Amino acid sequence: MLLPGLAPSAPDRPDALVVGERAMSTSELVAAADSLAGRLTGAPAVAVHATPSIETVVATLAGLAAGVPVVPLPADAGPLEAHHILTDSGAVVVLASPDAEVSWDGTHLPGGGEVEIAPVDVLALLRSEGSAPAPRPVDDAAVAMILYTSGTTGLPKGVPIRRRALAAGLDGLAAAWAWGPDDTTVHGLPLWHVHGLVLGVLGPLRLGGKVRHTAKPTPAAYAAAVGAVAGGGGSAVVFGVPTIWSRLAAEPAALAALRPARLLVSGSAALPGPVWEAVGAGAGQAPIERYGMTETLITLSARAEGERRAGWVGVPLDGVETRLVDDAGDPVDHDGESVGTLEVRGPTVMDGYLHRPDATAEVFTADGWLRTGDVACIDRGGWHRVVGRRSTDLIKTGGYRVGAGEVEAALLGHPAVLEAAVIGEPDADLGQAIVAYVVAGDVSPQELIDHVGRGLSAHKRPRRVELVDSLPRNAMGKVQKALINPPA
Ligand code: MLC
Ligand code: AMP
Repeated sequence: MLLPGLAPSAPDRPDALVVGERAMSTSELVAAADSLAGRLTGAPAVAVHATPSIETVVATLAGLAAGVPVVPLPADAGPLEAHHILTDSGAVVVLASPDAEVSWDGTHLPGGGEVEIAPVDVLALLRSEGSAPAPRPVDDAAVAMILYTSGTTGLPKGVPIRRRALAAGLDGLAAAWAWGPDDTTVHGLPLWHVHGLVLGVLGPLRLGGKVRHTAKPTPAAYAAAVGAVAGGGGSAVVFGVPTIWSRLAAEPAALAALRPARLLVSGSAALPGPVWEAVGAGAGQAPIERYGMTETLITLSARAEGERRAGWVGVPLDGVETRLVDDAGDPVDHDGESVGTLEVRGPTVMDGYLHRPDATAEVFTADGWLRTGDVACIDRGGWHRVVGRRSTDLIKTGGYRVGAGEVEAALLGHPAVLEAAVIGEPDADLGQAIVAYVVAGDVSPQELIDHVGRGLSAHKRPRRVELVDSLPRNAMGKVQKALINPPA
């Protein structure tokens, strides 16, 4: 069973889920989700317009109860991104909050398809409880969700995640963090990625714990949420991406309010050493780090009861194996210094991308290991340190993974743009900031930033657009990004 925390035998908690100001009990969550699930059974896939709301959680649980693959759609996705995800996944309905604002519609999708945008009315679902047939058990090999993630080029790829992979990943983390029914998981992360949705919502609901989502991930909201959990005698486990920890570190009063938390966890991007130090000093404990990716779920983590080391992401979770290889595919010494490409294998790793055998073949080795694309070292004790990515065309900004190629294609879709090169520039707040170098006719940088935001999503907008006369190219005509932004 994927979510034993929602089983009839599980305790009914009045505040199992809190998002912003709204709360639902365990029994309400189950009743609303089951009622909606009855209408989804048999659909090939169902998309969820993933705003930070109780509706997003109810819709996701309904898809899972119906055994229909859930496709979280970024809340701010523009038409280019939304249409691609809907068409590629084959979703026939988008479940959305009644007050949701979308910048696209479900009709006239490329290929002639149509999807219905269906409002999720939680109160009406609770009133109609029992009118739909009870969901039947779903095979643990079934696909639970399809998460979309960016590659270096092209549109995002769908990653189908089986129920048993989710279960294995969450149980691995439960063991690593002593994470369980007594914990309330606190965060304000987007609900369409592994971090916010899988770990931040399905994790606690699998383990019988509670979720408190802050709606916005501001330092003040984190401080208030931890205060509310601690004030009620609860144990808070707090999740953040490095940008959130860095913003907390800049607000000592908010950081100090995290002192009652049981555990602080950072992931999705590298946590800078000074931020780790500052959080440790201000919140009374340093965050533990864990590492993963959409294709593999979380594979490495420091242990709650063990050592915490700045810049190191710990050791494999139960059942996960890792190896380090050089460019020739030969093993790299685990001496804590030699770097290689990290490859992983285990029960949480995907089988392959949706409809993309070419990309799947590229990411797996002949002997079945997944090439993460991350460059790492491993020490004698098995601890891993992620030092960077092989490709500079995969940008991590605020913990979001953004493909340079996707942003370049969106820029080239503007009639004034002739050439575009997108890079991730080091940024103290975001880790990397998206910067575009563009050869264009008569257009302002701001218009190009807005153009990307309208087509894709807010976090894929360049923070800066530099209009240039030409881009440096090699003899083959390929843009030399290293020459645009020479390393300092
Ligand atoms: C942003 N803004 C811009 C802009 N970019 N305005 C103009 N031009 C641009 N290029 C606007 C925003 O819309 C916002 O406006 C305001 O500027 C502040 O933006 P920001 O500084 O980006 O802050 P914010 O939007 O709050 O984003 C920071 C963040 C966010 C950390 C909260 O990046 C975030 O939620 N990251 C989490 C990503 C994540 O969950 N990744 C997990 C992937 S799974 P306004 O008006 O709205 O204030 C994974 C696996 C694993 O990686 O290991 O976990
Ligand atoms: P995503 O597909 O959005 O899940 O992004 C996965 C990528 O995020 C990984 O390949 C890493 O590059 C990066 N990442 C995740 N966690 C960490 C971490 N703790 N430290 C460094 N990088 C990380």
